[in-house]
Amino acid sequence: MPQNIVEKILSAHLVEGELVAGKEIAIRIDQTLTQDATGTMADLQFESMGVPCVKTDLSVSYVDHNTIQVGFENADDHDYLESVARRYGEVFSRPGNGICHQLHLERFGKPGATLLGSDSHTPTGGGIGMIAIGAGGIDVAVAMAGGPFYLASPKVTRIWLEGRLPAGVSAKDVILKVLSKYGTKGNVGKVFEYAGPGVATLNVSARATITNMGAELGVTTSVFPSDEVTRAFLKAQGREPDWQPLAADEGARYEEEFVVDLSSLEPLVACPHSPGSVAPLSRFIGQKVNQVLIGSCTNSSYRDLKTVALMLRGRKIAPHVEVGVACGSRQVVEMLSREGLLFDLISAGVRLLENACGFCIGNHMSPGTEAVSLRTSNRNFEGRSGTQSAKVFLVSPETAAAAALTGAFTDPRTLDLPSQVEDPAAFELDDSLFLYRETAGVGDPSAQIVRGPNIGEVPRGVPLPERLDGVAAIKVGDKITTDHIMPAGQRLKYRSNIPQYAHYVFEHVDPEFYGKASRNRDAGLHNVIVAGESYGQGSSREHAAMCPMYLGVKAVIAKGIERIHRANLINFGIVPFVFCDPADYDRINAGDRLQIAGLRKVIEGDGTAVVEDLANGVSFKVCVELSARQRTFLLNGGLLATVARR
Ligand code: MIC
Ligand code: SF4
Repeated sequence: MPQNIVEKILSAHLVEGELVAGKEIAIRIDQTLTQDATGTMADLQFESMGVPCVKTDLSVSYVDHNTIQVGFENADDHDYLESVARRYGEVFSRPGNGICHQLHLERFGKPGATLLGSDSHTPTGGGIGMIAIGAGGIDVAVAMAGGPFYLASPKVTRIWLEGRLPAGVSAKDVILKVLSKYGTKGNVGKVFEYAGPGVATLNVSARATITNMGAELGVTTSVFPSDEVTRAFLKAQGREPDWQPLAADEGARYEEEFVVDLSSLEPLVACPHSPGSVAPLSRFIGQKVNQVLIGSCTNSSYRDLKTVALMLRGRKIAPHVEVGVACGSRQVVEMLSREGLLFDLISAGVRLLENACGFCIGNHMSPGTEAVSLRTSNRNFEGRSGTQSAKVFLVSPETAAAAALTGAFTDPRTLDLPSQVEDPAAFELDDSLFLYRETAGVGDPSAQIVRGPNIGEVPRGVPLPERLDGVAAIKVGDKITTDHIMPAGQRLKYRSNIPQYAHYVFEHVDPEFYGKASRNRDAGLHNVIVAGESYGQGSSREHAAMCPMYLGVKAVIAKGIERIHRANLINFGIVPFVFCDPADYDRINAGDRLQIAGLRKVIEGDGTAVVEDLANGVSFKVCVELSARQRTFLLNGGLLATVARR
């Protein structure tokens, strides 16, 4: 049978199940990555599994999110992560090295391998032909301990690329085009596989921009073939032996196909407040821009930032616009600096930002009230920038640089554009900020784990109650993101301290949530979250399940729940119900008393339950589809509680 790329990699890693779309399979994980904002909990969970050292081919612990270090918390986290890496055989990427996805692509990713990361943009690795998947920290901890990763065998969509991008149009516009077709919901369980003659015209950083932002579609991952372009990139990274060719067989089958003619693309923007609200840039030309930020794991490669520097060379940024640039890695900073390109940026008036996540997660550079901010990052959810009223647009580096020069939405094709930036034959190689490479996979049993006061504990779930007797503690609408559920930015430093972080659950949606939920919990009532379509979009942060669990949330009832968040809910013992009839959503009000008799029996059985709404005397059906493994987790109170029992 001819196979597509996804089938090739999955079948080579299959340890359980069959590749039948929708059915649960388990795959072997070759590499893992964690980052500091999710990594402390992942490492705490890994520690609790009692395994002497990591059992993957490679596990890298990156520090890139929490680098602001206001107060002791971030530094405590870094010290803890470093000591765990040393003890258990992870490679540790020190702060200052760069953003996990850019670094992993540069230094470790391998075509044909599997990568599991505790960050939703892990699919960046698909740019060099990996099956790279984002997951909750505990799933990554299990993989580090040698366990397989469970997922629904995906449906594969082929994105057929034709032609060649015109000057001034780049990879960001390609993925925005795909987002304009598929949107940010309804793509659960799919993988997007890129193919066609246009692939060869895109370099690795362009491919990685596209697979990175596949996360915004809600797909499981995205993947490109591995070809001569991939080989040249790995060679320039001093890693040619890691290369292997990878392409779909002639006649391979796909569930659906979308054709993108690269030659006919124009610059696009994602409008506030969703990466799926895509519109042509032409609609906004001339409108004033207050801020331009270039960087994030989507667009911070050597190619992207050199293009920006060349566009700004010899010019000045517009007087009223604030412009910041954050490189994706130290390699990119070094390359730009050796080529004098940092001079071009600085001389134009750009603020050089740390090569870390920084602005992308609302850690700093929040715009002013109602400001218009153009960013090359991947998410523009309301309030994520740190300013609730700001209007954030997602754009390509070229469109961002054009706005930096004019202070307004400007079509980069109307400016003098540099010629296409090619990757160098050899990148600057300096791995000195990667520690413990020599003990990778072995560790150092004598290393002491450093636990400062910010290092808390992972909350343990309790077995599922016989019946649900609860309150609809909150009712939210469609497309509620994990940034709504568990804000980052200023609150990010509490990632390792669940009792404290739990204070901010739904902080900007309902500031009373914490008070109400904890009062219900203390009165012996369960909390229930009622939601619309696509609940839990965005990040992989398991805190969006862990903190609600801590507040006594036992169930979510939604019209639809996104993949990573659904898995996180189950891992933390919260039942992810969906309405059998979505119209029933309208019959519940926040504050209603809700009951499900025989909740455990429902989970042991077919997953269909009747919810009694005591406030208005109505009842309605909800359901949850579960594998045997997921049923066990829910009944025991989550994955960790299950491991503890064993
Ligand atoms: C994000 O971009 O939202 C993050 C911050 O990288 C998250 C991870 C986290 O919340 O720590 C993600 O994408 O998974
Ligand atoms: Fe970091 Fe932003 Fe990428 Fe998340 S999306 S990993 S916060 S750069």
